Amino acid sequence: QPPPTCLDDSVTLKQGVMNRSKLIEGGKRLRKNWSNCYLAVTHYYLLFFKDMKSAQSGSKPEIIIDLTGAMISWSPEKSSRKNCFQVSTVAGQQVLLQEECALTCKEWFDLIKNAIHRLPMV
Ligand code: I3S
Repeated sequence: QPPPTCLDDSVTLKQGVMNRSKLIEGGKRLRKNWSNCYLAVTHYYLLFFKDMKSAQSGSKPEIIIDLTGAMISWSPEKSSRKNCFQVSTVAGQQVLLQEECALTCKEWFDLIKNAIHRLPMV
């Protein structure tokens, strides 16, 4: 399944605003830097857009996370912020996601976890 080039509502399981910090990219550990982003979850990918407007106007995602073989875990030790979880990919990307509302955050977590678990193991 090739990564989507833009937001496609017909394959999107959930979309909305989340706080994100990239931890590792291209094998390099990054300085932690939280930013607000617009996240869309599909069966295969997480797509990160700058904001809702850019997502809905057909812009390319800023970051694409391949869920095949990915790992997800709550990671309270990785931040002083509450409700943080981490997604790590086979390719070695690592992102932290966070949302103030515990219930909303758990909805995202469960949805992404279930998407990962439906995909083949690698
Ligand atoms: O894990 P850390 O180092 O406590 O993360 C905090 C810092 O990265 C900080 O930036 P600088 O120290 O590079 O200026 C960020 O602004 C904070 O948001 C990071 O901590 P939290 O606990 O918010 O994830």
